[in-house]
Formats: sequence, structure tokens, C-alpha cells
Amino acid sequence: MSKCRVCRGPAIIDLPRHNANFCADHLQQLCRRQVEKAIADHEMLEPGERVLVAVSGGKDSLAVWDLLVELGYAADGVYVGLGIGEYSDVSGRYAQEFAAARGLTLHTVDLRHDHGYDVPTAARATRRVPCSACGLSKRHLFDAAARNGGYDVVATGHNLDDEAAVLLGNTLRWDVDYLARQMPALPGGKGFPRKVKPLVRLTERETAAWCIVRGIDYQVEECPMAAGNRHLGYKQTLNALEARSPGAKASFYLGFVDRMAPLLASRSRAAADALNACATCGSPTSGEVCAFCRLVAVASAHEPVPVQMIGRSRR
Ligand code: Q46
Ligand code: ZN
Ligand code: ZN
Repeated sequence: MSKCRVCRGPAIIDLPRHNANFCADHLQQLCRRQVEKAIADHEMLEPGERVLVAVSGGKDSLAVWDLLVELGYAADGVYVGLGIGEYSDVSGRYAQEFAAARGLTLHTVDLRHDHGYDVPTAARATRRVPCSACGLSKRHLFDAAARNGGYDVVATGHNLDDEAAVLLGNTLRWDVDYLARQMPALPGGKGFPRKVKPLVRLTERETAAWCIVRGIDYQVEECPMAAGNRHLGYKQTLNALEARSPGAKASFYLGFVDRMAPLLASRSRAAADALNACATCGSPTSGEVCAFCRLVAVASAHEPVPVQMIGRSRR
């Protein structure tokens, strides 16, 4: 049996990019240290700040919430019910159970109940892929929940695999505006809370292992609307590279953050300066009415579309 690099006890996981195996205790130590390093390197959080965690019920968002609480941050959660059939019902239950078991505060927003639509209906009404309306809704509602609740910062569970996949997509398209915003911490201002991604130094496999050793139950199913999307294809491509040269994924993404992103910083500031307040809801927008309010107007006027009618899609 393989042994933990730190204590020589029985290992539960091998991590080729660290060229080592770890026991449950030292895997947790590694995860905590990587999160502390990400927070320190990117000045994500100050002691005493109120953090709102965007919770989906999946492993990454529950892991980041657990880790932030462990590290002593005052972190509440917010969950958005997307109305994606059973997938959403089960995800919401995991989020609620996690919060209840630990005495944590979880705010909830339900798209259908609170805004008159759900993701499948929005996809049909806008004739776009579901992830487009879904992502727009989540971003807006997380920001609004932070503003209304007086939180300083929104934390999300994006991990190294997610960020590397998005980076690959943005690079293949040379989408410079998206590249400029792909930082582990984005400053707030003009009605936006600060956004931070404390898990950027941890892989998907490491966050899953964190949940297992911590006894966290989470939604293991992929969202049914994600099947076949490009993001998953980029992840597979990067996994193939990683299998041949362990550490390639981390050096691709973390190298971008250290050496390339600073060169793009002025560009992301210029984009933020061009915003004003939405005439309907007051959120920051570059137009008259924000994209969320326009989506609500179209999607809530459409008759409800069941999730099965949308089927597989690309993002
Ligand atoms: S929940 Fe929403 Fe994701 Fe499902 S519809 Fe797409 S964006 S895949 S993270
Ligand atoms: Zn050990
Ligand atoms: Zn608006």
C-alpha cells in the first residue's frame, strides 16, 4: 500500500502533479494550504469580512464553503433554484442539508417562484442554449443577494479544472475581454461585490476528495443541460495533456494568472468604467435596462417548458 508523503501512514489518494500520496489528514492540510495561498496571493479576503458563497449543491461550492468556515471566515451561502427538474430538486436538498447540519445560514432564491421563469423555459423563450440564461441569472442573483445582504464579497467554487478549461476556450478564440476578466479575484465597485475563487489552486479530484474525507454529501450528477457542451470537451482535452505531463494544467492556468493576466489588467478596468445603473432594478449595466431584467421580461411571459423538452445542448 502506498504511504502518505508527510506521515508515512496509509495513503488514500495519489496526486501525480505533486508526485506524492496523502492520507486523509494530510490531504486536508494540503487543501487548506492551497486555499490559504490563493486567498493571500490574490488578496481575496480580509479577516472580519462577510462572505457570501454561491452554492450549487455540487462538490466544489460545498467544499469552498466548508473550507472558508474552517479557516475562520464568516461565510453564509446563497442557493438559486434553477428549475432544472429533479437535478435542481436534489441539488437544493444537498445545499440545505449541508447548511442545516452545520448551523450555517443559506439564503435561497427560486427562479420560478421569485421571478416567474426557470432555466428550460428561458432557454426556449430566448432560443439560446440553457447555460446562457442560467449563467446570466446566477451572476445577477448572486450579486443582488450580496448587495442586499450587505456582504463584502461573493465566493464561488470554481476549481483549477474549471478555470483552465475556460482559459483554453478563451485562448482558442483569443477572446481578450474574457481573458482580462479571468482572474481568481475581481475587484468590486459600481454596485458589484468583489468576486473571489478560493479553489483555483485545487483540482476537481482534490475537491471531491475533500468532500469525501469531510463526510459532505453532494450532487454527483452533471447538470442534464451541460451534456455535450464545449466546456466539458476542453476539460477532457486538458485531462489528456495532464495524463501525459502531470502539472500541465496547473502551469497553464497559474502561469496565465501570474504572467499574462497582469498585462491585461488595464483592459478589464476600462470595461468596468463604462457602466451605469439599470433603469428597472438599479444593477450595473452598460445599457439602459440590464440583461437580467430583459431576460425576466421575455422568459416570464413564456408558458413553462418542462426540462425534458429542452434536451441536450451545447454551451
Ligand atoms: S447549471 Fe446552468 Fe451549469 Fe446547468 S444550465 Fe448550464 S450553467 S450546466 S454550471
Ligand atoms: Zn499523512
Ligand atoms: Zn435590471
